[in-house]
Amino acid sequence: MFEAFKKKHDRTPENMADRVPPGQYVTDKFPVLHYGDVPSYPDLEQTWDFRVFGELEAPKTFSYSEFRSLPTVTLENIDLHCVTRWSKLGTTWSGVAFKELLKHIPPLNPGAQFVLAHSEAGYTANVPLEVLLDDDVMLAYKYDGVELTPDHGYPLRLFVPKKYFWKSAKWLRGLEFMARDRLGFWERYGYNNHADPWQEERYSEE
Ligand SMILES: Nc1nc2c(c(=O)[nH]1)N[C@H]1C(S)=C(S)[C@@H](COP(=O)(O)O)O[C@H]1N2
Ligand SMILES: [Mo]
Repeated sequence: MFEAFKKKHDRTPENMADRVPPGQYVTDKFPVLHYGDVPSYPDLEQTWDFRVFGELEAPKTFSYSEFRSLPTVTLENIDLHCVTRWSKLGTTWSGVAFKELLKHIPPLNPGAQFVLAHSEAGYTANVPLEVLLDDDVMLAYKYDGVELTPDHGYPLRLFVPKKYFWKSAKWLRGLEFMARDRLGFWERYGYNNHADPWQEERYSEE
C-alpha cells in the first residue's frame, strides 16, 4: 500500500514514463476536444437538472442545488489519456463519487449492467457499471480546485480516468442504467467499446 502510494507521488522522469500508455505523448496543456457547441447556462437552477433513469426502482431528478449538496470527494494526481494521443499527468478533480451517488438514488435493478451517459446535444458515452464502481470514478464539477470552465464541461462531467477520455462525457445531464450495452456517440463512429489506454483499445476491429 505504502509502496504504491510512494510510486504514485514520485514525479521523477522514470516513474512518470511508467505512467504514459503506449502510443501517447505527455502535454502540460489541457487541450479542449469535443464535437458540437459549448452550452451556456444563465441560471442553473432553472435550466439544468440531472436525471437517473432506466434499470432502477424509480427514476430520480436532481436540481442543481440538490446535486451540489451531495457529499464530495477530491482526487489528486490522476492521469488523463485521450485517444488522439495526448496524455496529461497529475491532475486534480472534485465532485461526487459514482459510488456515493448510488447511495442517493433508488436501488438499481439486479439486471443493471451498463450505463449510458447522456450529455447536452445528444452526446452519449457507454460504460459497464462495473467500471463505474471504481474508486476513481466521479461526476466532476471542479478541476484543479475551481469550477470547470465551459470548455471542459461546466457544470458537470462524467470522469472515468482509466478509460480514454472520450468516455468522460462533458455537460452531463443524466445516467441511464441498462440491462444490455448500447453504444455511445464515438463508439458508434468506430471507437473501441472498451477504451483501455494500456491495451491501446483505440478503434473497433469490427
Ligand atoms: N459532451 C461531450 N463530451 C465529451 C466529448 C464530446 O464531444 N462531447 N468529447 C470527449 C473527448 S473525445 C475528449 S478527449 C474529452 C476532452 O475533454 P477536455 O476538452 O476537457 O480535454 O471530452 C470527452 N467528452
Ligand atoms: Mo478524445
